[in-house]
Amino acid sequence: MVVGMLMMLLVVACGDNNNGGNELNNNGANDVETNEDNGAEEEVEIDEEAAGDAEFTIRAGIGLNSEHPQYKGLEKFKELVEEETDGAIYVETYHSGQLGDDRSMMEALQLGSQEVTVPSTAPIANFINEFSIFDFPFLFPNSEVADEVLDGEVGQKFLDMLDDQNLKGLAYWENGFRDLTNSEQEVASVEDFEGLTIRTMENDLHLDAFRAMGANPTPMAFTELFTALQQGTVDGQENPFATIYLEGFYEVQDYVSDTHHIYSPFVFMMSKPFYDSLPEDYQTVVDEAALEAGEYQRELNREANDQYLENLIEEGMTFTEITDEAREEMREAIEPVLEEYAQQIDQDLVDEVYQAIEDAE
Ligand code: KDG
Repeated sequence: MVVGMLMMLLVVACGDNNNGGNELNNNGANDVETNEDNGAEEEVEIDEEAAGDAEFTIRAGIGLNSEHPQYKGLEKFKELVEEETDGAIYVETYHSGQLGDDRSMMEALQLGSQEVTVPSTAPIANFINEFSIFDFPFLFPNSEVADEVLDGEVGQKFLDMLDDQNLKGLAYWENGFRDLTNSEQEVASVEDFEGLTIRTMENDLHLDAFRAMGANPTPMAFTELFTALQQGTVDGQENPFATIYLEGFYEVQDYVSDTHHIYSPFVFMMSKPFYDSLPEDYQTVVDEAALEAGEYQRELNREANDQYLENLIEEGMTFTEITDEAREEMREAIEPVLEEYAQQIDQDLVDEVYQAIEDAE
């Protein structure tokens, strides 16, 4: 189905479209390259008919499906931007990895062949090492503290780092606290991780943290995950309840534990060449819309993550509640990994994040 959809969507880049009248359609980038190796085969052609008289078109893609609050957030962004610019900016939204995975979409943004994506912070660390700090297990005690830190000075400092990568970070949205599922056994304590093959996001810290707990982690793009679970290539995975439910992982996984081991932020980002090509008033529109849609997305996401554990149990999954003591043992097992990463990344920056969290508590 995905291949079919891609074939329908992807065609050779055409010479003329409506992105600011730029002849080569690439928002500033002349020599269009495709993200062939990474999920999408050719640049996605803008739907000229739907775009109508729009001066600019934003192709916005995510990995999760159209039921997920992440996509509802993207639809809100579209609504706000089109309304505020009277249709001068047209937004095309894509879900379920139709435009590729997190990494390939970020690369497409760098090249200017896609305008928006909203990846988790974990894959961003492959472009900017410092972003791993947000994926330190058990870093944020709750989402309110996360909001305060991410929406404050510290969060902005990280968004600014994206500039050097030809990316423009506009806002933090929320993926949420990650929980473990697997098809082998109940996981109640750190000992139960022993030998479990767990898919993680493509991020070294995630891999080392799971190894420290005794698991056997395998990095993989989200677009390949359902099939890997179904075929038993991996025993388990970790994602917030909303994703586990809305992506139907309960069909191929039997056990769920509320490990809440990592708070995963999303970063709403834009291709910098495209952002820079927008007139200032339109830049303000997209800045504000990314934030407003983010507030809406966070609200929906929190409702979803609160609700969907119940649905997973109804669907027949065995739920194991993690005690504070068991969570503390997990944290202790991972502690040496965190110390190593803090030194390797930038101890002062890590301390600044710790301090901001303490101040927000
Ligand atoms: O759209 C975001 C997804 O592509 C991805 O970041 C979801 O948490 C995720 C995962 O496990 O890959």
